Amino acid sequence: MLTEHEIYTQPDDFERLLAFLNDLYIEDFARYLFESDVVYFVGCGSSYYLAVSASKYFSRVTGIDAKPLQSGEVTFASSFVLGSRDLKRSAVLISRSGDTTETVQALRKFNQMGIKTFGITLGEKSELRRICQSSLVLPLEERSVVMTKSFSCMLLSLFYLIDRMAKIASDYDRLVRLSRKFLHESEKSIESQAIDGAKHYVFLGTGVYEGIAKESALKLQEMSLTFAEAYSTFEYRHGPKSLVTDQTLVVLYASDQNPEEVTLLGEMQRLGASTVLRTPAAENGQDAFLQVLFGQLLGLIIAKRKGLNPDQPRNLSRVVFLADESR
Ligand code: F1P
Repeated sequence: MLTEHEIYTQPDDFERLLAFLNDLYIEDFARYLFESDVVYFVGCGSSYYLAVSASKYFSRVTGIDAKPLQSGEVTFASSFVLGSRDLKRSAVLISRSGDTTETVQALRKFNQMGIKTFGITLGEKSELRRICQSSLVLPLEERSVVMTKSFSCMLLSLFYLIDRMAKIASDYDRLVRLSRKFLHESEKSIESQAIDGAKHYVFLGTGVYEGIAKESALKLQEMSLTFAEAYSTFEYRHGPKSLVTDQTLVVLYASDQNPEEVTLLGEMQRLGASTVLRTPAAENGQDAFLQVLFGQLLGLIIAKRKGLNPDQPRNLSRVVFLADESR
């Protein structure tokens, strides 16, 4: 199965990717991002959730304001406004294919507005690569419809670039070395706790982990047609928890030692939910690219239990092209 293979071979991809990134001449890489007053991180679907995590990490490391934006909002929302023209604004466009209509249209809009753009993609010959101010094309191929290694690898690459440009220490070598063990520990945890038997899944995360929670829920929806939701952790108390029953599984991607997160999980247990606490493998969010593997595996295992083939997800296409490109 193609998707399964691409999920399980991510540790090999991470090793190759890190070697590629270590060899990159980064010193003046998209310096304009680091000289901006505000940076927009833009994408669709999984690539938007990647934008959520990357924007939170960028702000945390640089102190510069960063906002995640859905390409569709930029492209189609007539009421869409960006920050004031007086601000130095730049944008990071994220797209596995580099040809998603809404993301390409958003890119064109930014270019017309004089907003400097940086693109990250796997699409060597994509529109994104062609019209972004500068771009990074990852030496990776992903053939599955749903995004798995493209998500983890583009996220790792963005975090790596942000650290290098901000000259902060990072331990991606250790995290990549950990990835095989992490993958198999996650698989064992899913199999042993029989957590694929719930009827309702909720993923929670704050900061960089909010995007991981959202991507995890999307993996279950796309791969296994499962009712799955995702929220910023502390939002869950404010209404959505009304859906908790003894058929609910709450997965919390914990950030650094935050006792309030564990308290919330206890509250959900008292409401009848089963819970899984995913502890961080790094104290500064740098492990986000690893944490998403749990959500990918859970989607895969549930799909297999349901006799579904994640290589042919219902209603989905690998790239969303919209007719009438002149939009
Ligand atoms: C984004 C995307 C994916 C989705 C599906 C269709 O594509 O919407 O998020 O899971 O694969 O494409 P891209 O802009 O990253 O190529």
